[in-house]
Amino acid sequence: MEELQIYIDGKFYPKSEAKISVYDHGFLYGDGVFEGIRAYNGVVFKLKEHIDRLYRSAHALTLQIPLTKQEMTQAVVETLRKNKMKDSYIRLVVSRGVGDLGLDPRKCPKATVIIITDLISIRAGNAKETGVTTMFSWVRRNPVDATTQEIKSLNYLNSVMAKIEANACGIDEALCLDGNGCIAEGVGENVFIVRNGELLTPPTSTGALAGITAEVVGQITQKIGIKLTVANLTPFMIFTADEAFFTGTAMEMVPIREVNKRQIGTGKPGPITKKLMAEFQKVIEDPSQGTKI
Ligand code: PXG
Repeated sequence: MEELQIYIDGKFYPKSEAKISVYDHGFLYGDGVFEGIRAYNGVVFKLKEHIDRLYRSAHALTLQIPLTKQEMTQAVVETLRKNKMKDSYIRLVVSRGVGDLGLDPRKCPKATVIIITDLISIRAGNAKETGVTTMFSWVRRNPVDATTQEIKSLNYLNSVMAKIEANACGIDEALCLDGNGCIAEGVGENVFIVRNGELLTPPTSTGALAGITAEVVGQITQKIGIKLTVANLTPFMIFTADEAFFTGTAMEMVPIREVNKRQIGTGKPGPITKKLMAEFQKVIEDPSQGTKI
């Protein structure tokens, strides 16, 4: 099998030779931004939305991306074509680039752009059918006036620490609370609950990422006439929810069956979650929802 080709700053390198400098501030300081994107059957799902978010994240960090949005879109498509991939998990990374050993970003003249078009390893095998177990980790989501998760930066220690806690406890996924003790999101997913036939999800103003999958779920609820409210959600509200689920590019939609050992609803994927998952499947199979490779 031919080796996967990786895009770095306009050139392609085989995976085993795709390397960046140890002086890159993405590596030294987590100074950079990224996107995780999926391609389904020759269409990059919501590529425009992901690229727009990448540039917004970069703007918040005053990180100058050395490509226009159009050039970036082209580079993603080209990398997929080069690897003859129709289905892929795409990792787009823009780091501050090579500098010196001080953290001052002014020492990095040019950002590094990396595009990896690989396959996704599903975290929990049959999670879509059985649902996942979750727990609130002691690691709070970063406040909005710190390394907020609203910026999709390379600084993911907050999520990594929460995940370590769940791993140590033998739980599939961690849930993260905001500074006020309300639910923010998962480590790389947004959260929804179902109560009395209606959906509720936390606001991003407490430091969660504005998820593109969550946005799609919002559009589906409008289409099929399910009420969706953005509200602060307490731990009690998810413990006593009828249903709950995660959304994210990597996970897509996954039911939550347990939170800190409390069973959610019947402990099985509920009717509204199942309906939304079926509708979500239709959306990802719709070629008009993305950019053709
Ligand atoms: N919140 C955070 C903090 C994220 O990083 C989401 C929500 C969901 O957003 P989208 O746009 O994908 O619906 C993310 C997405 C993983 C993984 O391994 C997931 C993400 C990033 C890195 C790894 O599942 N992010």
